[in-house]
Amino acid sequence: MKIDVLTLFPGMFAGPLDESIIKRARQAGLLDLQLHQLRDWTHDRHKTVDDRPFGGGPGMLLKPEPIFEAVESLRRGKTRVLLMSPAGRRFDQAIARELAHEEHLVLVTGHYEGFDERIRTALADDELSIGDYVLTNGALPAMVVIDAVARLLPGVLGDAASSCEESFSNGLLEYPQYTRPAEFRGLKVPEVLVSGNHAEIARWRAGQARLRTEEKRPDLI
Ligand code: JCQ
Repeated sequence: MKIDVLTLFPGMFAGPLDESIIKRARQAGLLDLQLHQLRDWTHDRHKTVDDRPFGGGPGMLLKPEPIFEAVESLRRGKTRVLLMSPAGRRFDQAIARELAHEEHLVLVTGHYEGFDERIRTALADDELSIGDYVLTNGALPAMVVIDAVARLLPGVLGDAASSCEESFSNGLLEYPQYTRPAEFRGLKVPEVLVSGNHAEIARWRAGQARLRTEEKRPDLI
């Protein structure tokens, strides 16, 4: 998959996407991630990307011209253009799975009070929010989307990790898990897990996953 990110802060992306699983995915050529400075598509001496809203009011808006030019130059055959903003559709695991099937994503990260509305209506395919809070800019949300999508690409995770045991793959939270020692500071591992009875263990785990989800995340049921 190719992901192009349009941002005013490409430096923010160094670090999180250069470590661990995402680093390996990039080295293996499974993920081609490119960062682009939005100011590179301006034409004036001051590299202006924002302007005041028509009709007045506080704050500045991202101007349409640099973002349209950037996206038009990055666009290829099948490209999905996504805006990151608190006004977007809430990003979740189902959207991550859907995006993992795309060939090419362009992530446009917002800033200031927002985007000129024409960026939404005439350029973007979708607008995504990672949650109901306001950040200084869309770099962190873009990194969250990239991480969640990249780990779903074929070959990115090892077999063990990808074998659908994790939270959300079955719509429930994970059952409690323990490793050695069997007793730690008087805290014992549940007897059933050391019993060796695998049918019993599977039943216990299914029950625990259900209980835990009802308790902590009833919205998932
Ligand atoms: C994304 N949850 C929060 C901040 C404006 C119009 O674009 C803007 C984008 C941002 C950055 O994104 C977020 C966000 N999901 O704050 C202001």
